[in-house]
Amino acid sequence: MSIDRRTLLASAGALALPGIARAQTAEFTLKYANNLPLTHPMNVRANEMAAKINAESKGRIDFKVFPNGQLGTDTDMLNQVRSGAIEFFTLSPLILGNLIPSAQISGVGFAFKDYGQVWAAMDGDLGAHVRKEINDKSQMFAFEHIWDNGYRQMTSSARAITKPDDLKGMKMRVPPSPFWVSMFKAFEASPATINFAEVYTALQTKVVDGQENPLAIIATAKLNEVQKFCSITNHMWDGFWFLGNKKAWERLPKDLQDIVRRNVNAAGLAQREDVRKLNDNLVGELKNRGMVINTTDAELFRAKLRAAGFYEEWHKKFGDQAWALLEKYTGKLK
Ligand code: X2X
Repeated sequence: MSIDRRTLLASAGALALPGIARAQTAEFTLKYANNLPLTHPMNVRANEMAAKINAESKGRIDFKVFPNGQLGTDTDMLNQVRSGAIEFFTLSPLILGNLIPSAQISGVGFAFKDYGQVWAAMDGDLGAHVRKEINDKSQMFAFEHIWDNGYRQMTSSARAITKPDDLKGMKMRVPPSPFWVSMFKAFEASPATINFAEVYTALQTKVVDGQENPLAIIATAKLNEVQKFCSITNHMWDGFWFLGNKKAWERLPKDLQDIVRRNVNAAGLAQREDVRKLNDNLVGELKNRGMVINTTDAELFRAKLRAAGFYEEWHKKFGDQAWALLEKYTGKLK
């Protein structure tokens, strides 16, 4: 997978130089941060989007992108967008779960069988339910179209994960979220919550044996350098809500709000296609980088979660109404 010149230029464009001239005239400097590498479609599309917003606002907005955890860990940046220190942040619904537990419902293990179900749910009633929860219970709001992370796969340095028993006692890094901890406890692994910014080092120094992420993250964050085995489990679909600080948003005049909203949602839809293509085409590349990749039988892992009462536990926590909203798109899960 080559990082072409256009990607780097697009990444450099909106980040630095032209800003100087624009900063002198911009009425609004809007800071957007994320935790992903510069080469991930998240940042390629975000930089294109920033350039469009700045141009369409005729210099009234200076939209700045801070990728790759430049502004801190996920939990740091969540606090920054809540306080208004930054205006925008993209975050997995499950890490948001520390603040808004109901937001984690889209991460239910093996819920969405394919992207048809994912987008129907997240652009439909389930997404609307979670966006209302975010809006009603925090200083933030979420734009209409969630951005994609992808279906998550498991990697390890110790051994290939071919069946649930291979996870027994394995020290697995999970993002800082009660839901992820619960799922990997149900797999009888030993989950450790670590912010993404610290994952590469934690794997390299064997603080943990394994982790789980979509292939696009494994490749762009070069986790193949510190993990030998990759198991295609598709155990969870994950995305990124594009969060905004409400007070900062209310300060923006309506015409500028429209420019930002239209471009954020359009970039999100384009990013979904990029991420899907990347995730679908990286197995060969990761093998070339020396990873040993195996497929798995999802039913074995789903049965393990059932036997552990995982679905029962979270149905109770999310409540009947929300659970029914999920099953409206996925069919019965228990
Ligand atoms: O932390 C992770 O593993 C990542 C990058 O996938 C998320 O942001 C949830």
